[in-house]
Amino acid sequence: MMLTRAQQLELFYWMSLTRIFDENMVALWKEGRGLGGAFSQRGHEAINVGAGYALAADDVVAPMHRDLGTYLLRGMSARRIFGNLWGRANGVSGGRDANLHGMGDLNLNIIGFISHLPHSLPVALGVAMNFTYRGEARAVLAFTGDGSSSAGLFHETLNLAAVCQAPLVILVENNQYAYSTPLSQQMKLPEIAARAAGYGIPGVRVDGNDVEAVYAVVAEALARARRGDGPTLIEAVTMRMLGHAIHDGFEYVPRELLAEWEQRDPVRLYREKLLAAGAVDSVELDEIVHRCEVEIADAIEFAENSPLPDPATIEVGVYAP
Ligand SMILES: Cc1ncc(C[n+]2csc(CCOP(=O)(O)OP(=O)(O)O)c2C)c(N)n1
Ligand SMILES: [Mg+2]
Repeated sequence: MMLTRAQQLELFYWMSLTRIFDENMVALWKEGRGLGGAFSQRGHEAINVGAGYALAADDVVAPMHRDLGTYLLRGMSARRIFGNLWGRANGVSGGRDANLHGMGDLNLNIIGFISHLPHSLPVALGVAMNFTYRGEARAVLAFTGDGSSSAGLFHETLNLAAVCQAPLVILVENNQYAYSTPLSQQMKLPEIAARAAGYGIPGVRVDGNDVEAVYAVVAEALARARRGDGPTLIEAVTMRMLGHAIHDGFEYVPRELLAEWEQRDPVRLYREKLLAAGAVDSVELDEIVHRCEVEIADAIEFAENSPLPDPATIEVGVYAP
């Protein structure tokens, strides 16, 4: 699947925007200026952008806490997301959840992320089965983590999705850790994609630091789902480059391991790949990065100057006030 030069520059733009958003978020939280929890997606850019880029406009996605790039490229603006992080009235959740959680917007075909893991998977499956019942050629992409892939609901979802031939793609972001637990201490299999065999569906392993590889694998799985050929399990292998959340100093991660993965930083790798191919020069890429810096600075200023929710609206959206 060959991408055009324009598409490649788009991928670079979304990865850069995600990285710069993330770096600013981390820096602001370290200054004590954040409100809720801050989960860095650093290292996940090739996954959340590559996979998100493969979605068709009317596909539905269920991202999780390291999928900032997917929200952004789905059309959720950096202003709205920073507004959410700072609990503002014009944030995605209207100031209800100062986090990367609770950012659902069905107008953008995004299922809101609920903290409990992996509870968005059966929700995503329900949406996928709905497409089948209606005879619509649409697919659902649901993200989950390596740790989450050992929870019961992951297995129940895969089993039912397989039996129902649901148009569902489950992408496990294997970032080697679930909080402080390394992969080897929470599952015996070295490869998460191998779990697909237990359910009779394809399992694919992909380099999660190669944005074009992730895009190709997810695009193929989504096309398969839309054709009515059923679900796919994808394992995208990467590394969580910071702590579980901002409060976590991740002393339990060997520094040599991080240094190894730093050599394979997905944003830098893509930049180098584009430059090596000769179709683009560094000036053009630097301009894109600069555009992203301006966009994020604007989003931060916008969120900072936005109002907190009106206390009179406290019951809005509450199911049983
Ligand atoms: C049911 C449940 N138990 C515990 C938690 C607390 N928790 C939040 S994230 C997390 C680790 C998840 O690890 P993984 O699935 O590998 O995703 P990652 O954070 O590494 O991207 C835990 C234990 C939770 N959110 N839900
Ligand atoms: Mg993990």
